[in-house]
Amino acid sequence: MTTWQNGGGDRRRPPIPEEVSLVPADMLTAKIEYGFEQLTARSNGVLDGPSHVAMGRRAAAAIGYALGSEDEARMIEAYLNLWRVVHLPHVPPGSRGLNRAEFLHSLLTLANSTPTHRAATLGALAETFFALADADRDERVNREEYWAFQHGHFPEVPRTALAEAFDHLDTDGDGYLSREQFSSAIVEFWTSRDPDAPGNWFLGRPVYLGPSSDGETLQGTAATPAGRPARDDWPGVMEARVRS
Ligand SMILES: [Ca+2]
Repeated sequence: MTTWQNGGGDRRRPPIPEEVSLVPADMLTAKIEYGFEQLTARSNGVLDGPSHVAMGRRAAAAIGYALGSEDEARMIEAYLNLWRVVHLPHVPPGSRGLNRAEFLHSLLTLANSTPTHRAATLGALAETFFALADADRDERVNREEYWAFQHGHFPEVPRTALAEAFDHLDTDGDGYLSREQFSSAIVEFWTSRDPDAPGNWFLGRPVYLGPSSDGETLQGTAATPAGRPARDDWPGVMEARVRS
């Protein structure tokens, strides 16, 4: 039955042309939105000062820093610094925090800025995070340290996904993330449009690649989305796009 609600009688709507397909609007947007979902999984979809304090506490606890310790305080301060430097300038007047759209705007602005600016902001924070993630201070981040650190930000991301992330970020396969590997992973995940950037695997298999059908990993395939099943559970990044 045709009703005014389902519009089934409207024959004027043109069919979707073949050259238009449902693919991620762009891979960077997909990464940022997925990252935001994970960052705010326990703060009702809003990123604000208190949620950064909570992240710092969680990360400190996962690494094993004692409650109320100097290490915990340093971790919380690093998160608050991230909040102040990267996000606070984008918080609308009268608002306490960033919603999904505002967060996306904040990160895309950073991504579109100069490499010098990215290095001075997110790059500098990545350096700070490296020092915090490297709990045993041997100048490298091992698998356990990586999990503990990431668990603070992304408590819902499974350990298996973070193990897969680690394997991709450890580009020389020595079992550790160097300062450079760790820092570039952070900068690449949040700002890179390079489909082959190792940092795309920061949280595990990149969301824009869709689920793996046979358990094998697919690398650097963002430019060849044809035939890949579309993800329908992140509507914010799916939109019709005419292929150029
Ligand atoms: Ca270490």
